[in-house]
Parts: sequence; C-alpha cells; structure tokens
Amino acid sequence: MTIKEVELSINEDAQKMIQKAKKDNVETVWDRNDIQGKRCSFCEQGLTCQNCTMGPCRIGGSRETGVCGADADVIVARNFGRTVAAGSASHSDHGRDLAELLHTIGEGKTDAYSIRDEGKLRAVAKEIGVTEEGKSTKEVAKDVGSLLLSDFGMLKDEISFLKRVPAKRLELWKKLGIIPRGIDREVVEMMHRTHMGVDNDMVSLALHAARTSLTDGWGGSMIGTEVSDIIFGTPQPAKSTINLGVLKEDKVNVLVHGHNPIVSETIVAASKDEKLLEFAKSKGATGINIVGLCCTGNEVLMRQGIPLAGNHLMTELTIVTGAADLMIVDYQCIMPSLLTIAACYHTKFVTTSEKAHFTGATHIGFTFENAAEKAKEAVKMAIEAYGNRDPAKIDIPVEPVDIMTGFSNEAILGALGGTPDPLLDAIKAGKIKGVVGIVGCNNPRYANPQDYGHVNLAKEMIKRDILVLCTGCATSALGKHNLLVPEAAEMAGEGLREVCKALGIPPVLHVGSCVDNSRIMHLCAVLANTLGVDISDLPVAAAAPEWYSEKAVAIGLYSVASGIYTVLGVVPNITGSENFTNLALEGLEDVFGARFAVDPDPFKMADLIEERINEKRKALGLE
Ligand code: SF4
Ligand code: MSK
Repeated sequence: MTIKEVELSINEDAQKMIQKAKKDNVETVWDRNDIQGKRCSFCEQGLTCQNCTMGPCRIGGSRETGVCGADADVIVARNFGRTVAAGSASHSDHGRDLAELLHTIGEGKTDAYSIRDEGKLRAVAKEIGVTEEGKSTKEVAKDVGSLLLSDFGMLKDEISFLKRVPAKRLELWKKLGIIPRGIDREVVEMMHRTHMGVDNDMVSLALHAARTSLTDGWGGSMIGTEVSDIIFGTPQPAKSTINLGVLKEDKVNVLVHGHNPIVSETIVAASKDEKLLEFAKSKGATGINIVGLCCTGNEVLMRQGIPLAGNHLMTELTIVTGAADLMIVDYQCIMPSLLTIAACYHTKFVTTSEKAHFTGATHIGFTFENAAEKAKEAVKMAIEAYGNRDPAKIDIPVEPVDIMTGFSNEAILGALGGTPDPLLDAIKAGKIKGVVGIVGCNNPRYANPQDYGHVNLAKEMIKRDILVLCTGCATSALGKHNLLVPEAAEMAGEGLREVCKALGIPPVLHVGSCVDNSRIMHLCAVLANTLGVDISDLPVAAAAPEWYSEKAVAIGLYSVASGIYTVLGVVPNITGSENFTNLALEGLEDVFGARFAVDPDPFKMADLIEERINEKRKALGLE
C-alpha cells in the first residue's frame, strides 16, 4: 500500500480498490477532486451570487455589495437558504413518493406493494388524527396517505407530525413565527425570498431557512420513515454484514443504490423468484446476491438484513471490484461518474425514476403498478451480465465484517420493556452520560481520510459512556470497524458497557438511512416529553463529521432548530459573512437553545460533545 491510498481512506477495501482503479486506468472521485485543485475562495465563503443576470456578483476587496446592493450578509444568507431548500426538497420529495404509494395501495391500484405493518399504520393514523376504527387496512392506508399528501400543500395550517414535538419547543417555534406549514410551501417561499429584492435581512432569511428545514425533519423525512415502515415493515434487530467482501464471486451481484426503498425492496423480492434463481444457475451462478449502497442500502439493511457494500465514496470502488453485474439506482447521491466506470467493466447501469435520468444509462421506468415485473426484468439483465464478467478483472479485496442492524424506535423501546424509562434511568444514573447521533456522508474534501472522522468520533464517544445512534453513510464506516456488534461493548466505558451487555446490544445502534434521522428527532421528543422538558434540555448532540450534501445542511439546521447541539467536520460555505457565521456558531444558542460547532478533528469534536452533554446533565441536576 502506498502512502497515498492510506491518506485517502482508513479502510482496507477502499485502499486496495483505489490501487486497482489506478491499475485498471479508472478515474475515481479522489482523482477528480485533485484535478479540481484549489477552489474559488469566493464560492468557498458563500460570497458569490448568481441569482440574476445583473450578476454574477462576488464580494471582496472594494466590491462590498453586488450590483443590486446585496452585501455579504444577505448573499451568504440567501445562498445558505437555497441550500437548505434543496436539501429539504430532496428528502421531502422522497417522502412524498412514499405517501403517494401508501395512497395507491389504499386505492387498491397496485399488487406490487402491500402493508406489512398494519399495527404501525393504525398507530400512526391515531396519532395524526385519522379515524381508523371500523375501517379496512386499505381504507386506513388511503386516508393516512391522503392526509400526509396534504402536508405537502396548503390544506392545513401545520404539518401532521408536529403533534410529536414537545410543547415548549412548539411554543418557541410559534413565538419565532416558524411553525412549519405545508412542506412545498416553505421550500417555495425560500426560493421566493431569495429572489433579487425580496427578503434582504440576514436574520429573517435564517429563520425561514430554519422553518424550511423543520418541514424536512418533522415533515418530509418523518413521512419517509414512517410510511416506509408501514409498507415495508418496521425494522427489528437483525444480523448482517458489511464492506466490499459482501460481493460474491460465485453469485450474480446486484447493487442497489440511491435512497428510497420503493425500488430496492422490489429488487430484493425479485432475487427470490424461483424462475430467476433457476436462470442464474443455468448461467453458472450459485445464486443472486443483492447488496446495498448509501441510503437505499441502509433501508434494505434495516428491514431485510441485506448486506451493505459501502458508503458514498465506496460506490465507484464497488464497480472496480469487477464483480458488480448490475447497479440499479433511484435517486440522490448517485455520482454521474458511475456510468463511466461501469463502462470500464461488464457492469450494467440501470436508472428507474422519471426524476433521475443519466445519459447513456439503461432506463427501466418503474411505477407503483409495474414495479414487481420491472424488478424481475432488471434482475434478469444482471444474470445476463454475469456471463460477461472478465475473470482477470475480478478482485473482491476483503472478508465481510458482521454487524447488527434494525434499531427502530419501536425496537429500542421494545428492548427496554415498552417505555423509555430504563434508558432515562441509565442516563440519570450516569451509566449512559448522553446520546449522540453520528450521521452523514463522506467527502473527498474532508481534511482527513475517508471514515476517519466517523470511526474515531464514535470510538471516543462510547469510551466516554455516550451512546451512539448512526444513520446513512456513517453506518458503513462504523460497521467496518466492528462498532455495530454487541462485542463492541468492550470498547465502551464501564457504564455503557454494563447497559449494552445487559441488553445484548451494541454501543453504536444503527437506526437507518438519512431520512431516518427523523427517528432520532422522534426519540428525543419522547425522552423530553417523558421528562417534561424541552429537547434542548436533554444531554444529546449530533455530529456530521464528513458531510457533503445539501440534505446534510437541512438535517444540521433542523437538528439545531429542534434544540440539538450539532458539530460539523466540514466547514459550510458561510464564512464570508462574519455576522452569519457568528449567528450559526453562537447566536442560535439564544434563539433555539442549540448551535453549530465546526471541527474536522474527531477527538476535538468528542471533547466539544462531551462538554455539552456534561453541561446539560448539570442543568438537569444529574452530575
Ligand atoms: Fe448580483 Fe444582486 Fe443579482 Fe445576486 S441578485 S447576481 S448580488 S445583482
Ligand atoms: S447517502 S446524503 S452521501 S449520508 Fe444518504 Fe450518504 Fe450523505 Fe448521500
């Protein structure tokens, strides 16, 4: 291994595949990051504006304002607001697809999907005010789907899941005038406010950005999570495996990539089809192996125990193994480069969503009605591609690592006997000092090698008796380093170790995909409601050590606006405005009782989080 590969990733599978990519003459995300070189410092600071053709404008030196007169504060706040709008829109449109599917199931218009968790359907119906008594499953599905779809529009004053928010937090949002209304409305209003000559006040823009993000965390994402559970089953603890070793040389390997379970669940079902299994055997394969990537990987891992091949920066390297027969994608975080890399091997690249076409890809248009049949078509294509493999190009570099998954809130509370009290007792007794969510992506521009932030932060947290909940791409990092198994309790401090051993759970709990950060919000609300306090009073924190995406900005902001101290490992593009930066790092504390902190060093992040948790414990009288 050369120093270069070790500098890029802490993972053996990534290091070996980066080497192989070089040998195979394949350009990776890290190569393109180098080619991009030093970035525009105006853009990095958020000081460029392209919102109209009097510009583009940039602020710096003698240029104190853009042509319209907007200064650094307004330009940075507008750019930030648009980033939040894009992030919230992405999660929320994902949630909308699930609400529409639920409604379609209710209308009896699809045979490809059904309701796997009727109990949760009826529980959610009751919670959001849909009458379910005396109604059939389909009738309830239709009514819940219909109500949740109205959350996107203008039929009500506020979104349905606000019923979960602790009273003090809701009161605060009311006082600030940021109760999230229709999901689409807030996103559209953010775009309107940031048009030239509309909202020209940094604080007003920041508050609306918060409102927009809240429609994601307590709206679009929460709908995504809850409806996915209703349709595909609420996750329960299960075992699985992780890293590039989950690809199998003797099986047809189908990679599911993207975010939404709507397509990936049907691929999992198609892989069990007897005729397709026979067909795979006739081609010399011993079976059909579905493996996940990124968030859709997290979705099918949580509910079906499907192995996870890797996170964002592993997606290209999965193809470089030469053993990926077909990659099927829905949307979000799918690098266009994957198509180019697939062409260097025998890998088929299939798109499925009307919203996400890739030039040159094979498009199989999935609908709610045709999904089962289209999934079989895609798996058949993978089997055919298996026969085109070049044995000389195959290298599956490592053996898979065991993990435990499936910690939905229902599973966590179930393990605790149905109430949050045992968790609160452990927190009160100081066995668990607090809880931190470690979430988010990878980024080739992160100051440290891939996964260094996730892994070291998690290790530090559990050592300090702080329970970790993980989602999204952090999961792959933590799993590879043996943190998602009960045996990892040995790496934890004495108190956390004792609790984990008593319950047989890992000290790092996998709670799902990026939209499932809403599970963490919900759990915080349950804990706060049980204690009769606000979320900002809890000894909890969040961290996104290696984030890259607009969605991560929305997540970070709804986390802070919900009262959770949030530490980032990558600096957002806001530093061109001292006022806006100070607002994010300090001022928000007075507004939301929480703020952002930024540090790329996971050990310093750990110190910040521990300090915060200790402050909150002290304030609750839990020293
Ligand atoms: Fe320049 Fe103002 Fe137009 Fe932005 S909105 S491009 S700052 S003139
Ligand atoms: S997939 S948003 S790289 S976590 Fe959710 Fe991973 Fe970040 Fe995409």
